[in-house]
Amino acid sequence: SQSCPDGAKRRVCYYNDRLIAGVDYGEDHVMVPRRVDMAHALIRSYGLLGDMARLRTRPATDAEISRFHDGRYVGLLRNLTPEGFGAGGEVARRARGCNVGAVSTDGRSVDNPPVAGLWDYCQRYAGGSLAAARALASGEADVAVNWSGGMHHACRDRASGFCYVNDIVLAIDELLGHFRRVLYVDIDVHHGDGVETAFVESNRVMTVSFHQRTEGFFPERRGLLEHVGEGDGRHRAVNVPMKKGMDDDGYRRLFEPIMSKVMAVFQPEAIVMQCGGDSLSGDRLGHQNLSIDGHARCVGFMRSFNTPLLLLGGGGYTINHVAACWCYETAVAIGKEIDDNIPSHCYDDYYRSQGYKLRYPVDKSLKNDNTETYVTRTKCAVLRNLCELEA
Ligand code: V1P
Ligand code: CA
Ligand code: ZN
Repeated sequence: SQSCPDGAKRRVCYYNDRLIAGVDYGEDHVMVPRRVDMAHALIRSYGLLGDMARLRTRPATDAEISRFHDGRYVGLLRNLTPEGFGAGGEVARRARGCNVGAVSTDGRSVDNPPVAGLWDYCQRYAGGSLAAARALASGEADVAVNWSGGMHHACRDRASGFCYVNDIVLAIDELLGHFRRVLYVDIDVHHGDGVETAFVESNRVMTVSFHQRTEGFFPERRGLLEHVGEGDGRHRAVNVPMKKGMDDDGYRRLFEPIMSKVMAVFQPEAIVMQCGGDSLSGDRLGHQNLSIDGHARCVGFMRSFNTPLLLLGGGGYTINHVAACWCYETAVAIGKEIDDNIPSHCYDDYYRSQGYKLRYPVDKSLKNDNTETYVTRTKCAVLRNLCELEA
């Protein structure tokens, strides 16, 4: 890899599994696993594969997944097929009890459908995150990447927000076997509730989520400023709620001072970053207005601390935007500048609307509800909470 702006090189390892691209949440669903294959095709066409070691690994085992998830829930996911679910009866009833196939309150969308090949899918994305964690733990890599991971809503015994198995919790648990303190940073537009809950009482894991917190936005009632962790984990859960229309400038004015303070007070030995692309401008679910540069600047900022770094995917529902973003962030991880013109490759057509450029323009007409006063007050409130850890 090339030299980085901070003068240091990074050894990057990268996970990709083509079979994940074929997973189908359903025609009307917003989660499109093909976006990971689109990112991979861009990464390949930019020649970035030559700058990284490939992680070739096996799917996560039932035992590995059961380190966090409930045995009965694992049993249900393992045996669930669309046919078995469709036949109704006991299987469908149990699945709905775990929030799989349950019709949401709007009566139309099913957030967590019983997709074909569900268990294989979960094992593959979780296997990638575990292998990435192991590559950091062994010292083989400085940065490890799995864009198919980052499923931050999954709970111990139920699915939530398109997430069935929480690969992030599994990866953090793996890192805790080798590092004293692990920091989790989540820039997906949604609150990282599954990860926060799993470690809410831990003094060895700090979770930080930046997210949209507006009336009715998923997941409701989570991620408020005053949610700071419990028991031994008090002040080790950090929440940065934002209103609609957040732009690069406001995001940076929150992200950099908060993360600098987090690094100073918590002094993690490893960092896990969920890079959900639904905080980008023009997302189908999120209402923020970040450019690819603004999003990737957060990745570059965390990388600059020179602490073992695990990069994961997450949300991202305008698939050309998210694929471009994750390709760009792979280049940031390596420390290589890449051209804005997208090389000709198999998914070319998807980038026509952005003029075949990696960077697309943000929405200049979108109102930013995050006033300067709001940003300053939020930043100060978070920094005040973090000061409690200094004593
Ligand atoms: O708001 C909900 C339902 C209503 N409540 C009872 C739950 N679901 C959201 C879920 C968003 C999940 C985001 C996942 C991630 O953080 C990580 C991968 O990005 C939801 C929304 C929405 N507008 O918030 N589901 C859907 N839209 C949906 C749309 C089409 C088809 C299926 C689901
Ligand atoms: Ca978040
Ligand atoms: Zn999201």
